[in-house]
Amino acid sequence: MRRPLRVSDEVAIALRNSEPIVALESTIISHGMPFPQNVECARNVESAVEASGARAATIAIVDGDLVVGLTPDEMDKLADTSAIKASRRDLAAAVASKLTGGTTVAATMMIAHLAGIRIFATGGIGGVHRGYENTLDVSADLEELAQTPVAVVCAGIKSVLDLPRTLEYLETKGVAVLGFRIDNLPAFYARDSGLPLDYRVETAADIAAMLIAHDSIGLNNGTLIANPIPAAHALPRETMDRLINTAIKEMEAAAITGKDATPFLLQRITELSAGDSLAANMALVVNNARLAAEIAVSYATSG
Ligand code: PSU
Ligand code: MN
Repeated sequence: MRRPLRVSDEVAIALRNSEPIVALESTIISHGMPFPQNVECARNVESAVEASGARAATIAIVDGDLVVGLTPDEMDKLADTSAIKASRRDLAAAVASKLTGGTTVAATMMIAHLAGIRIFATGGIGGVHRGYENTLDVSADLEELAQTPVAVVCAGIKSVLDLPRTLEYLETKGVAVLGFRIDNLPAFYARDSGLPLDYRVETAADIAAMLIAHDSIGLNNGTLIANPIPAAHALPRETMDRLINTAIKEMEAAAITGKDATPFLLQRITELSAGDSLAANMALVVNNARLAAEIAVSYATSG
């Protein structure tokens, strides 16, 4: 049976030669940012990876194919409003119906692993939602980190989520969270959530060494690398928390749930912050892409 996986020539060559590669997600394009900043950001992120010596592999579903390494035209196609948001549970339906969609962190991890890519950069991951005790809303991203050996570089977890419960969930699932030059979990727009992490790492080489140790033990789960937003782009925690609370109240009033929750909140936060959150988001994704590329370079040369 043919696997509906389509790897670009550039990525295929890099895979064959065991060269450094960084996977990138695409729900950030289809549902995380408005047009045209979404496409601009996706291009900047790829450039940042390539400038740091790794091959960029943006992953999405295009006409029912699981694509690893999007062309510029395919990237534009994802910015179209008809693109779906595809997490693990949506993949079979998307392939069967030949849909086009952005892949979440969960689906991107899965497809990266199918293709043989070990390192992945994004902005923020999904997690345990606030009010979890009533809704049971836990992102499939956490479950994927529990079962797929891909390292995810992110800027922490946005305070739209329940950060302490998200950390507890990761601990239960055996996912190590490494703080890059930071003692506490970063909070996406802000550098510090105040929640302590167990592991602080100082260099990309130290992170690569941990991934190689992970492989040598035969662990099958993911690793989360938390890279704080650059100080120049960080936004005040209190202001952002206020905005986020407003957005969550609006979401509850409009009875928005399930897969629509995260895109709604991201869009409202961009509007409520008059674009400040979008600029911060773009800066932190590029910063994560750079670190992921450095890790990939180190991993490829020491593996
Ligand atoms: N966080 C962001 N921007 C995003 C997302 C999360 O700051 O675009 C996207 C990611 O693709 C993530 C998904 O995997 O939202 C999580 O959605 P859900 O909570 O429905 O699992
Ligand atoms: Mn959810």
